[in-house]
Amino acid sequence: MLIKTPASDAHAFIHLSPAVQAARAAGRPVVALESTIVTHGMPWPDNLATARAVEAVIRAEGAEPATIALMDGRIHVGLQDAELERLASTPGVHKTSRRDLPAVLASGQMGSTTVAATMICAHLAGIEVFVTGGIGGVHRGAAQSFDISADLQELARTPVAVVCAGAKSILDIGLTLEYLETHGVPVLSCGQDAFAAFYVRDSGHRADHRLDDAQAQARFIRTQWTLGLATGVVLATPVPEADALAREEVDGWIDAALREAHGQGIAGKAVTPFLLARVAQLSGGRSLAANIALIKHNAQVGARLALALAALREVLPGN
Ligand code: PSU
Ligand code: MN
Repeated sequence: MLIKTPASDAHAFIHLSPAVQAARAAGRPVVALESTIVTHGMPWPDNLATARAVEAVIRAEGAEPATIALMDGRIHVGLQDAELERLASTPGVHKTSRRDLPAVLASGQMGSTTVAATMICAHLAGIEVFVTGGIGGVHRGAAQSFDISADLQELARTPVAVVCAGAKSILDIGLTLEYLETHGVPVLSCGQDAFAAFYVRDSGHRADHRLDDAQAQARFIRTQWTLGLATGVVLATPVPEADALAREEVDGWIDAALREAHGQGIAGKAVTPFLLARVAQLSGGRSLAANIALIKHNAQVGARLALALAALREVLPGN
């Protein structure tokens, strides 16, 4: 195994689903999925339908999905369908990022994992690829609010490949990319030169490298980790054209949602869920349709990457 895992006692918290155990035994690669998008990113019942559809895309590609969530004091890696439904339908599930993990696990409450927490749990479970919708980042106005998602710090320290549709333009994407550069996190793009902006295909910024093919992506990522550069890697791919929204239109909804959030004194971990829900309302559901389309597409890209990475255990000079 090339991945170095943290202190072995942490593994006692990991609970693998029967399907994930079977995939492991059969040598089938596993793709991690986050659960905050289920509990805080989409409304019921679209959240459950989307979570199931995303899992089906990964299975159809020949990999095994593992939605990660916290239940009964354990880190569940892979949810059975009844568990997924419970997570999606229960109000008040804790949005769990790095610093919330001990509180939720020690109390035995139900928690959904953010990008940061999912990376931690995936790495503990030896999973190399994780699919999400969009990563957190530096919020607009961060110079005043200091609001920088813990996702970025996690990308700086945890070696998991994160497949996403870029970062939402509720964020300051330029500053988000600067932060990732400072921390040595490679930002790859699949399918275009531009860095994607979630509902919008082009953020107006470029990714570091464009790698369209899963083998090339795997070779890059395996080289990064073989070198001992134990950071995450961002692999961004744009929302499919048919469901993409126009930047100017999205920016209008976001500006309105941001003003409301400010006016209502919404802060901390509540900001991102508030903005997502408000943009969905203001767009008459079009942002939700884009969100569903993009995460399904990310799942396909992520499953192909996981298969390519599994086939490439090491990269050494000259081979
Ligand atoms: N992007 C989405 N939907 C989401 C999130 C991001 O399209 O639900 C979630 C992810 O779990 C991400 C989190 O890790 O929001 C970031 O929250 P914050 O900005 O509070 O760090
Ligand atoms: Mn924040």
